[in-house]
Amino acid sequence: MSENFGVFGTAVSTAHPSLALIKYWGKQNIALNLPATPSLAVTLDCLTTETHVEISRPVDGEEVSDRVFLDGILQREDRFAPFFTGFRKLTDKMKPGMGRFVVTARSSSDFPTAAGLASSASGFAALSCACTAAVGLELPAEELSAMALIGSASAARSIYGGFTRLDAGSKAAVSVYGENWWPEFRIIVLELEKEPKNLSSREAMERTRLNSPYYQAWIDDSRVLMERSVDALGGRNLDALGPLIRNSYLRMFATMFAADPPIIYWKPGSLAIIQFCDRMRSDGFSVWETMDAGPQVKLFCLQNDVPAIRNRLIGEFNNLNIRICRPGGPPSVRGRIET
Ligand code: 2P0
Repeated sequence: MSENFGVFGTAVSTAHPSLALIKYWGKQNIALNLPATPSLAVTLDCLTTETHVEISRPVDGEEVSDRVFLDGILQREDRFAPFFTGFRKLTDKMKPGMGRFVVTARSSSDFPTAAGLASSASGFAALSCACTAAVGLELPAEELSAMALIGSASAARSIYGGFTRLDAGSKAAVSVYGENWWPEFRIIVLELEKEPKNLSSREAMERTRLNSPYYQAWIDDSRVLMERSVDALGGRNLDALGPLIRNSYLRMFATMFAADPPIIYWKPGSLAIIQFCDRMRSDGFSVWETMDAGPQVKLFCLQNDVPAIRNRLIGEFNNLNIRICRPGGPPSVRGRIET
């Protein structure tokens, strides 16, 4: 790798993960990374990924490749190649004189990566914002969302603050309500383990699609859950929304459990939290859990119930990292063109 690159531009972006209330699981089109199910999500203010991007011009004839470092570790090129191909296509169209360039990105998060806390959502959202800013492009949110989706479908949702939806087969997410829509809405993120998962969501989704006998039922049902959830969210009605949230994650896992070989992201601690929530509801609290592709559990509740839920969690569980989140804002970005 040459040291003679001229720096064209740099940018830094921060973005938050997008936590699904109604889950995306399965792809309608693998090449374009289009989701098979609709998803409804909230952006989390309490978890952040920061990504620095440098765009350089290689010297003539030099063979170069884009590089992404996560917490200082160089990532596999093939995971990022479709994203960078999409970014180059866009740059060629919007900045025809730009010529050849290479991207170096350095990213880190204040929460564990690849452990079921949606680090790919915040990661590709921040990467999309930083890459476009570093070449001097200002894109509407929907185009940024389409770019982020090439990297990771959930990242399409992280381009917006507040509540977002990504429809089945859609190339971009849209905003449903901004981050101030439901001021009392809280998300309690419970981190049970830090280790990365041993099966990526991408592989797990594909296995589910190919050999879970419940896959089609999952797809059909998620459309129904989605429309009901949008209505409940519109009415800021957690008692109506909660059971739909629960149906979505449990039906997603039921479909995974039925794959061959089965996919099981749960740990004993995950089930203990699920049962804890059930007891809390019996005691009159509106608290609803969800899980993603990892052992962590996240709870949805209202602000007034947070102290009681937190105290009970601390009383019943050891070694639980508890974060209280609100609906977060869209990514921030700052860019500078050098030449
Ligand atoms: C979601 N998850 O809706 C669902 C629920 C995990 C469970 O989106 O293949 O990293 O990069 O598009 O977005 C995790 O999958 O998958 C995910 P790709 P992604 O949040």
